[in-house]
Amino acid sequence: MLQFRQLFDPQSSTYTYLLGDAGSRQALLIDTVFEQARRDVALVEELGLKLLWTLETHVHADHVTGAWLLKERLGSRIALAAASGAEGADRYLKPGERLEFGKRHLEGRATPGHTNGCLTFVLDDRSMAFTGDAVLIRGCGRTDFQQGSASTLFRSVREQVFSLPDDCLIYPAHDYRGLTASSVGEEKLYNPRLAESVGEQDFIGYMENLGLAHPKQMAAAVPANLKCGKPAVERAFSDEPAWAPLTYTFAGIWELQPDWLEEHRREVQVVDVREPEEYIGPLGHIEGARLVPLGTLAARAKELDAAQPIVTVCRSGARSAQATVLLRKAGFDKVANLSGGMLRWRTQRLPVDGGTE
Ligand SMILES: N[C@@H](CCC(=O)N[C@@H](CS)C(=O)NCC(=O)O)C(=O)O
Ligand SMILES: [Fe+2]
Repeated sequence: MLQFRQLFDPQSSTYTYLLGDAGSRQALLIDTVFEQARRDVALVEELGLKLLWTLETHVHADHVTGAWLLKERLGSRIALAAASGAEGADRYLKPGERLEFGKRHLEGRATPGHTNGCLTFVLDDRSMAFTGDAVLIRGCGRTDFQQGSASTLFRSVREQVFSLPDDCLIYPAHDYRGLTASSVGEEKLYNPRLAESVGEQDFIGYMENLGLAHPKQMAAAVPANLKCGKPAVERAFSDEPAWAPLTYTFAGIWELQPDWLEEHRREVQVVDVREPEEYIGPLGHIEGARLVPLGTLAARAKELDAAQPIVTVCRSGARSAQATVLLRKAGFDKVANLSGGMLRWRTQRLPVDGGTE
């Protein structure tokens, strides 16, 4: 079975794809985004996957890849086309090469035209093709910079993508309207630039008159991507909170483990967001925890000390997760949720005030 997720970066309208082999747990990511690497780490870990590869469909001009960051954090290896001209990858793919993950594999087909090193990754059973910027949904990548060539792109798409089965799904690297997927059959009929009814000269004429401004991040993105996203100062996740060993969840919450809190209780403000009767109820409460029920938190946030980190607590860790969101909105930046709440705290036999055995 295949585990599959389509992820989106709203800043650059980039899609990142996670593919995992359910049996072996081996996985890969296609076209990661630097600013989303933390999200991707959280998802890979929550799904219990082992990230083997990050793949690039090409050297992007509009965002920096997360490949280097993910390699630092998860030990994944970086692969892209030999023709990309990028340095720092672990594997340089030649046209037609396979990349295995567990029992599954992708075939990298050369689809130059948007750039020289563009690859389309085709899933083993030809049910999905990750076309990068060669084929977009009812569109295609521009051909006016980075070795772009409309006639090369025309041939690539016709020979390497439109030769796939009509029901093969197309997953592009971008969509600027929020469309998520298409199929080979559909694009052969309805792509306004590349449909089978369109001739090569029509296509070239269309591409010469796109009139698009260069991507806003191009000057920084291309050199960084030619180094697979390695920053000038080599520090992974330099904005990581330093006050405690926090984990970031795919839900977007910073979490803290109970044993750390027990050891460092006096260095933080513990805010218990349950109702008063729960605070004095059978689960008890953490010594020194300040009771601020969730419904009153936004109004009472000013009672808290902005200089000292805050750990929020509730019964299971759900309401206190929302409390971290409210506190961040109120301007507190050192905030974390106690993972598992009082239930896990008690399971781990950590001390409480009040409560019953
Ligand atoms: N406004 C976007 C420009 C996006 C852009 O030019 N995208 C490239 C892909 S790298 C493209 O080929 N776009 C084709 C199109 O929009 O038709 C930005 O600043 O990032
Ligand atoms: Fe691109």
